[in-house]
Formats: sequence, structure tokens, C-alpha cells
Amino acid sequence: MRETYYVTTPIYYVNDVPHIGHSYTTIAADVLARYFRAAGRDVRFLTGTDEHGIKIVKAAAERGMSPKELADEVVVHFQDLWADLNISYDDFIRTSEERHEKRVQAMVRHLVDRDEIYSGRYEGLYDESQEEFVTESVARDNDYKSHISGKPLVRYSEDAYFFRLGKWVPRLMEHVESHPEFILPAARRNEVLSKLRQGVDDLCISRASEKLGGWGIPMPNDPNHSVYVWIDALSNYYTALGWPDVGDAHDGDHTRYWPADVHLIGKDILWFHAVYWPCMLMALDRPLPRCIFAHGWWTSEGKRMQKTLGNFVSRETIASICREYSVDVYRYFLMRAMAFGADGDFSRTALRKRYNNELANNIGNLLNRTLNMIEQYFGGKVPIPASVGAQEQPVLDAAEHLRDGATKLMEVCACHTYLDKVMDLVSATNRYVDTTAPFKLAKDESQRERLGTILYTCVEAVRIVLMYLSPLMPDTMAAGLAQINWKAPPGRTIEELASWGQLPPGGQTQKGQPLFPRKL
Ligand code: ME8
Repeated sequence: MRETYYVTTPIYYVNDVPHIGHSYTTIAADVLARYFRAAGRDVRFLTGTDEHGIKIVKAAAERGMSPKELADEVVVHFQDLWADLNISYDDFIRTSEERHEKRVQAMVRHLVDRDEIYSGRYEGLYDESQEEFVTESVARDNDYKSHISGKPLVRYSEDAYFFRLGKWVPRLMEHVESHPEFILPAARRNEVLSKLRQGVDDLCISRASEKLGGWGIPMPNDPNHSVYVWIDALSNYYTALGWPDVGDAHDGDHTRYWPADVHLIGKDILWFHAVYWPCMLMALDRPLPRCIFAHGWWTSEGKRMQKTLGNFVSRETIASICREYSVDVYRYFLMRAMAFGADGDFSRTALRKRYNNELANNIGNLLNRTLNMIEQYFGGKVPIPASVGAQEQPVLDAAEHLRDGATKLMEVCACHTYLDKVMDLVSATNRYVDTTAPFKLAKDESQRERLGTILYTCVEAVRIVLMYLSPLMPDTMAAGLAQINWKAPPGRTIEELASWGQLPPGGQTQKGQPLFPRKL
């Protein structure tokens, strides 16, 4: 098994404040990071902000600020939200930082030296809201509007530099075809492949600096031009690790963490990640990331999120959900409500329903009734189990399936299937309580040993459930694990800790506040 795990989120534009979409990718990355830390890997988790480009220049001008002032103001919203949502990133990169700018220049310099870049003239259309060059035919199909924002495309005509993208496409296709996990989910991979088969032009990778008011990273071979914002942005995944070496304090980490294990992104930015970025890396003779995973988009209350529709899940909405439920419940809902990779809908009603059904009735209730019975029948001490039999088997099997599959599932970002397995164990244990009816056995003193086995089985299953839910709901699960008096011996992996029977009998349980009080 690999020792390290490197996961990244997109770096977010600072033209506007964060919303549910940003929080989704970041929470998913955090869940993966926390899982792999628990699995014993040396994790590097990177997020940050994308601060150059015309979109930021225009947003700043509208607010009467310089781009740098706008970035400095908005970056705080992202950092605060990540602190609120308990995001355990290791590094936060801003593309306006010197450590990044110097390395982008060094990278572009390598490309120039390798004759991967040539000068020419760009005559065509540009989608300023997506920072994307658009071909005439695609523009026509979309009525000369952005396919994402619907804003009119802008015509550019200027001298520019081009990257020999087309030259690398055959090799990229070979790589995509021979590495089924390079682009996930599979449906997205097929979309990329079919678009690649239609042929790809070289990529314009610069913009006249004056058009950007000088805001951007100067091309190292021609300071009158700035590096195209997507080239600048994609590089962050590598520059944050200190590549290329430029002789400053940040040199070095890349040898340990590169190639990235997964770039988590939304489906709208797959093409940049699955085509431009790997082709650049091939041109630089660097290893490719192992996986690019494109998740789906949230609608809200059944409609596309729009500020004017009043259904925008803003930072304020997120804060109010966290106040009403908790940060952990918000994290859980996002990861549970839509299969990772598919689209899904956010609604307060769906959130309440899932909260009551799954968290309050299933998980919280299982913990509560287990602790109640241990308290009532064993003075709160974890009972000693006798031998397990056929009735226990479905619970043990569910725990084993979970333990067996967890890492493999997380390696392909199948967070929803991972959660299904946790919920299978919860259901198996709730069914077990119903069929073994410990509250009836408790009335018969001769069944005391059996009662001990049943309650041990319950509390042990609860322990494993809480451990596997910890990457999603770290604080709440820590509170639950304290209630059953679980103290994990240090230095052991989740897989080791989740093998059956690790909870020592005799420990004093401590029934506390319900983890998930029912909401009316
Ligand atoms: O694209 N549901 O930044 P960004 C789910 N700077 N995800 C959503 C969403 C929704 N409704 N709306 C947006 C950029 N997103 C670039 C990235 S990376 C080198 C540069 C997601 O701030 C979207 O899919 O516009 C994207 O992954 C992310 O928010 C960042 O968007």
C-alpha cells in the first residue's frame, strides 16, 4: 500500500463568496483526507483560491477595488467557512503568492525551452465567466452565450502564445484508455474520450497584460503577456508542493507527495483538468495524477441555484443549517444525499427527513438504547461477551464487509457506497436488537451471560459505526465514542482498530446528551 495520500480541491475564484457547491467539494476532500489519515497514510490535503484572470479584474472594478484588495477580502470568507466546517487542510494556496508565481514562471519557462510554446494570434471567442476559449461552432450552438452562466461571449483579437496541446492528445487518449480510474466516474471518462476523438486544437495560454490591468503572472519570455489563468490555476496542485525547485524555502515536498492521488472537482471543470493539465504534465515530462474525480452539481429546492430565485444556498444558509442541526449534520447530509458523481437536490425538507430517519432514529437511537440497557442491566459497565453464535453472525458480517471494503471504496471516492456499508451495519444491529430482544432476556437471571453477549455485540457494532463515520462527523462521533468509553490505542490504523472485539469489557460507559435529538 502507498504511504502517502495527496488530495486537492479546486482553487476557488475570489470574485464572489462561497456557497454550497464549494463546500461540497471541500467537505468531500476533507472526508477522504480524514479517512486516509485514520488508515495510516501520510496525507497532504490542499485547497486554496484562484485569484487572477479577467473575471476577478472585472469583479474588483465593479466594486471600486483593486484585484488584490478584492482577493484579500474574499479569501477570508473561504478560510472562515473552512474553519467553521472543520476542514483539516494542510495547505492553503493563493495564486497571488510569490511561491506560486515564481514556480508558474519556471514551469512556463521549461515549456518554452522545450519548444512546447509558440507565438501566434488569437482571433476568437472567450467565455469570461468560465475563463474559457470557445470555438465558433460551440459558441453558435449556445447562441454566443456561456454554456454555464448564460452571459454573452466576448470576442478577442490579440497576439498570444500557444501550447502545443494537440501534439499530446494521442498519448493522453492512450493513457485514459489504459487507466480506467484516471477519470471518474466512468460516464465522465467516456464524455472526455469522445470529445478528444473529435480532435483538439492547440491552446492559447496567454493574455495581453494591459487587458488585465497588469493582474496576472507575466510570461517569463515576454512580460507584456500574462499566463492564461487556467494554466496558472492548474499548476497550483504542483507548485504548492514546491515544484519546480526555484531555490526558496518551499522547494522539496513534491518528491514525497506527487503524483496526486486525486484531484476532486466539479463536472463543469473536467475538461481543463482531464485534458489541459495532463498534457502540460506530459510536456514537462512529469507523472500524471492518479485520478481526477468530477462530482455532480447541486440544485436547490428542485431548481438551479440562483440568487434571484431565492434558493441560493449561501454561506448564511449554511451557517443557519449548522446552527439548527450541527456542522457535522451538514457534512453528513452533503455526503449522503447524493451519490458522489451524480447530481442531487438540496432541500430543507430532505435534510430534516434524513436527519430524523437516519441520524436520530437509526444511529442515535442505537447508541442510546445500547447505553440505556448497559446502564440498567450492567451498571454501565461494558459486559463480557461469551461465545458468539448464528444470531450475531449478520452483525459481524456487516462489520467485516465494511472493514474489508472501506479503503478500496475511498480510493475511488465511492463515499456513498462506503456510507451504504456503514448503514448496513447500523440496520443489521438494529434488527439484531429487535430479534434478540435483550429487554426480555433481562427478566430471566439464567440468561445473564447471553444478555452480556448481546449487549457487547451492540456496543461493539456501535463503536465500529462511529469510527467509520468519524471522517464525516468528527466531533459528534468523538462524543459518541467517549460515551462508550472507547480510547483508541495510538499508532493503529482504522482497519486494525475496527477488527471485532477491541472494546475492552469492564469499561465504564457514560450516557451523555443524545447525539442527534429528534427534530419536529
Ligand atoms: O471553477 N454544485 O472555481 P469556482 C456543486 N477557479 N458544485 C458546484 C456548484 C453546484 N451548484 N456550483 C459550483 C473554478 N460548483 C476555478 C477552479 S481549479 C485549478 C480552478 C463547483 O469558484 C464547481 O463545479 O467557479 C467547481 O468545482 C467549484 O465549485 C469551484 O468553482
